[in-house]
Amino acid sequence: MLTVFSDKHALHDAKTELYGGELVPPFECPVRAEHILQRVNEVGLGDVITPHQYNIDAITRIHDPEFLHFLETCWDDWTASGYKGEAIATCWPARGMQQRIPDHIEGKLGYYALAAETAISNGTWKAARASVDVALTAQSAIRDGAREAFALCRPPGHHAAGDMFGGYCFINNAAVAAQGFIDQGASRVALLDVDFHHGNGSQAIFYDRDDVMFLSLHGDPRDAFPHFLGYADELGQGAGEGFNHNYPLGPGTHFKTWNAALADACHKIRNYGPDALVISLGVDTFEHDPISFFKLTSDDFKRYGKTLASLGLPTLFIMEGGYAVEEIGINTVNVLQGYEGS
Ligand code: 6XA
Ligand code: ZN
Repeated sequence: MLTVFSDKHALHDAKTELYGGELVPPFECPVRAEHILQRVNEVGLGDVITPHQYNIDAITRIHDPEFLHFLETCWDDWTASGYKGEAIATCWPARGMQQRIPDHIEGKLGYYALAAETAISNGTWKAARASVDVALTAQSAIRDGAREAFALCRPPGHHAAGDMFGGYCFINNAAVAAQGFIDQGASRVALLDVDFHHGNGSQAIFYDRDDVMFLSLHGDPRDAFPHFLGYADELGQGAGEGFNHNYPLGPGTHFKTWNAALADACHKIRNYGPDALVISLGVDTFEHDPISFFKLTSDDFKRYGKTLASLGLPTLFIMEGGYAVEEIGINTVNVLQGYEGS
């Protein structure tokens, strides 16, 4: 299987995450990608290539240009305001308040942020741009005939909506890639999110559309981030009604229960008959993940990789979360090897 990787991911190297009332080193850190790449090479998964550079048009198919401009200029505006730390949102247009974009960077941050854990720092924008280039390059490989490809994206993307960042995500790599398939002639694309967290950004982007079906297995939002989306009764709206499927699962969920949800999702994908499958691949479902509560073992990742292959579709894997950094390479590549039947 082809892997696409950019060492520019390392440009996003924030020093702080707001976690449990403390500023801690971010769980989403550069060594994650290095460990995955190391494992890809160790097992000889296949060629590893660097991405092409795409222009902004493929990204504005999904994201608001003003939001992208904010991401690009945020760090300079933040430092110009005299702040000493990294750019973290501290105020929001909450219930009953104006949904207007303020001039000051503190207000802009609050307007565009969906959560406060994610710091923007020098290099964040360049890394996020390279990450979506990785996704688009892997997507192009499939357009050009590859049956599957692995986009080793970092930073991840599935929480990013058309005009919101947060949950360690800035640009929604999976959504931009799914849109790429549609723009190149696909009638239908299935986007299956197996990260521990609900892909609220991907859901919001495609919620009123029937050409991209979104399905997500995740920690129940009553107990897990992002807390305010991901319930089972969110089924899509307008033309998109019936094309959004959530599988919220509770604390302590083991593979048997998780896998039953996956089987149901696969059944829906088969009935939908998509031209391509995009997988938002997070391995924070792992039993030893430090911020999640599912109980999948390293072997389980191999097992469900095989299930994904049984769909028989051109498949694009997009890297999302996973914070047990010692095992992240093994768990991620186990999915890919399970898919390949090795
Ligand atoms: C914030 C947790 C962010 C989780 C990000 C993630 N307390 N998303 O892994 O998939
Ligand atoms: Zn996650």
